[in-house]
Amino acid sequence: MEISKAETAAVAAGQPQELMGSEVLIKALQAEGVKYIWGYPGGAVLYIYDALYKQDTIQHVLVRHEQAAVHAADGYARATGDVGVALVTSGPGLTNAVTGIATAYMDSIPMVIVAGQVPTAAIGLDAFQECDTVGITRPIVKHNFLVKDPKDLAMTIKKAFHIARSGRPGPVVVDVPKDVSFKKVGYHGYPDKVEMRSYNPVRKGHGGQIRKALQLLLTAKRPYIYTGGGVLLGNATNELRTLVDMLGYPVTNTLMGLGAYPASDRKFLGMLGMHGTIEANNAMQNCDVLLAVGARFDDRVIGNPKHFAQNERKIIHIDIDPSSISKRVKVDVPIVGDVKDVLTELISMVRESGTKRDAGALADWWKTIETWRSRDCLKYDRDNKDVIKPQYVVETLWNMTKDVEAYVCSDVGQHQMWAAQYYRFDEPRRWINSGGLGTMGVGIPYAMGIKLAKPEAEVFTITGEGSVQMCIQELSTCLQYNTPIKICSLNNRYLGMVRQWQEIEYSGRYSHSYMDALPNFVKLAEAYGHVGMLIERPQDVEPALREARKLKDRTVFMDFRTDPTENVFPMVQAGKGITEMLLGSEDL
Ligand SMILES: Cc1cc2nc3c(=O)[nH]c(=O)nc-3n(C[C@H](O)[C@H](O)[C@H](O)COP(=O)(O)OP(=O)(O)OC[C@H]3O[C@@H](n4cnc5c(N)ncnc54)[C@H](O)[C@@H]3O)c2cc1C
Ligand SMILES: Cc1ncc(C[n+]2csc(CCOP(=O)(O)OP(=O)(O)O)c2C)c(N)n1
Ligand SMILES: [Mg+2]
Repeated sequence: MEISKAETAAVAAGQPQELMGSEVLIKALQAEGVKYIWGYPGGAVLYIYDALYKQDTIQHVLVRHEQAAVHAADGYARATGDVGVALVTSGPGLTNAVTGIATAYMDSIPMVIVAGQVPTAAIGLDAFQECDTVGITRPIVKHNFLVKDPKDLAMTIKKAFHIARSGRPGPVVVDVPKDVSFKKVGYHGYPDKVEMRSYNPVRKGHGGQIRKALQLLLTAKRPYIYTGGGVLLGNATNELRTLVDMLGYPVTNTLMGLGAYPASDRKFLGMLGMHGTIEANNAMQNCDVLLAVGARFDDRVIGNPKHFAQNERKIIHIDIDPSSISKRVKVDVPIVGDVKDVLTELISMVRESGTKRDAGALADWWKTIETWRSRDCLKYDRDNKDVIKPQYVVETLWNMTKDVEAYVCSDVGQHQMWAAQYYRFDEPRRWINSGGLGTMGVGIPYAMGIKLAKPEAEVFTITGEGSVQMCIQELSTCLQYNTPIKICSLNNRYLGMVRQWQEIEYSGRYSHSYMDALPNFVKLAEAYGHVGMLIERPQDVEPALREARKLKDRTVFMDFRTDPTENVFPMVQAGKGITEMLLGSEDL
């Protein structure tokens, strides 16, 4: 059901085609270049599924739970930068998708979620499988639509994609009642323009503000560049690298920004925040000019705001969303605009500027930073021969895959932090995780979504035995659609991140954080048609990873039995300032 030349000609000649709403919807998705839809059928979307059946350009992936449909489409969007698309039925289909939608919303991921709805005449009558989709999703979407007339379908899809991918990206829900997908309508072709008077995101930054930023940056004595997910979302890694290289200033990334600047470069101080490095956090606290780029001063990054405000520094903040600026900290030079545009302008101003930087002050600043760095805060018991240290698994994986095209996803918990700390990302969009909502269960669906987009790449998920059970059913989808992924489960038999907080903040009262009666993951993987491996000794870690990687066409579940008592350090406790870090168990 591709748009043929004849059709285009007919439409150009002003002759509309008589199509069902569902067919218009699919044509609109095709016109948007959609290649994959992750979804799950049900009564309200059967006409849409029927239209999918009659075409062969979009591949539909039948997941096992709607939450995973949204996560997989979200993973695809994070890895490619394209809009991820999911399709769910009304009522429970939509409510199952809610966690996925909220996850994408918190991390500003471009997505379109099409949901079926009961027929328009039945809305509000407690019809079978009815729920107020627009109401339920309103606080967790960038925008949502209820389509009441099939005539509006094509333009609604056009708007949905435009809103999802422009400005600060985000998920858009399109609620389609069954009669709207069934009724016939004259199709005039997919609109080539979209106009929304009330929605015009600013791309170009204000020249005067950028000049002010330039002056501050060039006269700084202790400058620092703090970058986040916005650099990846705005595809501005090259511009960031150019600017940092020109200035020679230290740089850090948030959890969401890892890969925006190469971790292997000396100017990179590591991730900052609650589990950031000493050098990254101390530089944040002690700099005199801070350039924040596509980062939103999250509470996990600045710690106690009063402590953060104790030191004076000038803050320049580049963000496409004006509501992100001065939300949590006062900013001196706000620049609303797209990170790529603004950085490009800043780079050319730096090139043209005659202002000399204070070389002496900069050298002193770097010396101070190197003293912090020399404390090597990520050191751990590398040579332990008795028990597998979780950090060792991640570090070994990084050593083995740093030169290949590898994507690393994670779930949520301690393993996520170890992945962020010990896998050193040099490239953008290679690290895929849920930061804002912190959703356990994303690991397998994310990997599945990425593997479809990047079939030649190696795709790993670093997970925990708690998180992985939240979407474990998707192992079945991996088999059906031949998306061979490698699952590295750091199995500590605990909801480790919860256990860590209970140890440190709740005097060791381990309330319901121990997982008893875990399944035999090897047999479970085998039952789903995959390969399972149990790894219990440190010396088996590397051979297991090597063997798993050799099994290119198979999904492999590696159950690493790791040290159950290991904690993530450094750690900034709740209410503390970012330089008040615990560095190891000796600080407890
Ligand atoms: C267990 C756990 C522990 C965590 N610990 C840490 C930690 O130690 N350190 C840490 O950093 N995070 C941590 N997080 C993640 C944290 O909760 C936040 O998700 C994260 O800090 C936000 O990253 P960000 O500021 O880069 O914002 P993002 O959520 O990535 O937001 C991006 C910003 O960029 C803007 N933007 C988007 N597109 C553009 C564009 N084209 N141009 C300009 N601006 C744009 C957006 O408007 C937004 O303000 C943790 C999460 C979990 C689950
Ligand atoms: C859906 C969901 N429920 C609860 C939490 C709270 N939570 C955060 S980390 C964590 C423990 C995760 O355990 P596991 O997956 O085994 O990882 P570990 O911390 O042990 O590495 C929990 C329960 C969450 N983030 N998401
Ligand atoms: Mg665990």
